[in-house]
Amino acid sequence: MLNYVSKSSLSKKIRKMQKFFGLEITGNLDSATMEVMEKPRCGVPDVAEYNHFPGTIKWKKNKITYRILNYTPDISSTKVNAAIKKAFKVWSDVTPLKFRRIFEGEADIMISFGAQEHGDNYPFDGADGILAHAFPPAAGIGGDTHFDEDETWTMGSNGYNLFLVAAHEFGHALGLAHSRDPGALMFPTYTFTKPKYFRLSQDDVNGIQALYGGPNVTLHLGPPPPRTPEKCDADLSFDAVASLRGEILFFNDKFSWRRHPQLPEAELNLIHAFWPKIPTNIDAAYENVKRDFLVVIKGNKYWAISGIDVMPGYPKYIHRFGIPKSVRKIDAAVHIRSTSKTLFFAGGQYWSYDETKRAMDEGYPRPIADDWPGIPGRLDAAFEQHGNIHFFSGPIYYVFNINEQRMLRIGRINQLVGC
Ligand code: TQI
Ligand code: ZN
Ligand code: ZN
Repeated sequence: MLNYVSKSSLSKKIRKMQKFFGLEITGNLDSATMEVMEKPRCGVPDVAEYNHFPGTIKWKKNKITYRILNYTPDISSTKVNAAIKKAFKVWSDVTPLKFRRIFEGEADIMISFGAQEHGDNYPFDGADGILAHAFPPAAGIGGDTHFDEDETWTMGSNGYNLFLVAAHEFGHALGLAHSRDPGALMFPTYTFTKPKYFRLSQDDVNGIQALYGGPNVTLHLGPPPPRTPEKCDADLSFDAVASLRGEILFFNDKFSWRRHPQLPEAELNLIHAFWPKIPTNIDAAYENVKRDFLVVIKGNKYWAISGIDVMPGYPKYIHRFGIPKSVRKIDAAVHIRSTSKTLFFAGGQYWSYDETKRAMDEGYPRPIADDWPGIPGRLDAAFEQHGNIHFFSGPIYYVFNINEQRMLRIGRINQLVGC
């Protein structure tokens, strides 16, 4: 899990990058590693994040049968049937594939629950670890999908959600391998999403359509599948930015990028993969350095996070900072280390909160334009590093030196996440 204090975090990231680029995994910045780091990647068309099993393994037909051989005692059989049906629908909605349930004989996809060794020489491992597995398309055991009975299967957020895991496994049973896109169903990390709000990502759709094509008839044109933000998108903007234990966090929708200052590229994650209890689409965030927690603000509420946990008693209302109740939303917040002040920006005004006295400073709000010349009135985000405040507005950032009270430079935010 998350460990921001880890001394070896840089070395771990270097290792990760070396693995990713197929270099020798040393954890040190050797010359080969420096070389890939210096390679320009911006402007190069993005390679797909999804993967197929090697050599286009797919069903050579569009009508696929499935059979449910047994059930878990964790949830009713009616609910299991419904979860399985819904998980197939995820894929049939975006392909010409049709899934039909049969009740006897051999189906293409035989579905069962089993624990430990369950007849295929790929034993399960007790609670957690491996949750389920599916064999790639082929005759016989191909397509078959097994769920580890030692997991607690649910229809909700406790244990493992059967629908979500089944939808992921059926991706494998149809020929998809894992994706590198953290927004994808085929990304190899379980993150709970309410099944009601579940959507395949554009990357999943591209992956499955590369194998089977699109649906024969599009019945209703709903909203397009959600796309994961790309670091080189010229229109990239951030909802909020904060420093956190030497790293910088950039929030965008349901994602956050984490960047270590010494690494060329930021790492993209789902916010809920780290912090399941905070909202997405946040408005502002800042690091309280002395008390070592992160504050995220959305609407008129804020959450304090220590490590991976939301601290007890949160969310609280932002008017506790002394911000008037008429302010329903903050544009940006920045904590200034040297003065222990947090600045809150909303509309064209800003407030200064003293984190030591835990009170709003006198004389606020003040117009942004009076004290921060050159900064746009409509801010998205801000953070402080080495005495400079980085302000964000749309795809542009502005670096303002606090002591000299002047603008140092302006840049495109893509650079900050390593485009
Ligand atoms: N089971 C693995 C999986 O389905 C089995 C596996 C590991 C695998 N590597 C593979 C299958 C490569 C095909 C290709 O991913 S699991 C998740 C997720 C698992 C994991 O139990 O680890 C889900 C099962 F994505 F959340 F990590 C379901 Cl949803
Ligand atoms: Zn099995
Ligand atoms: Zn998988």
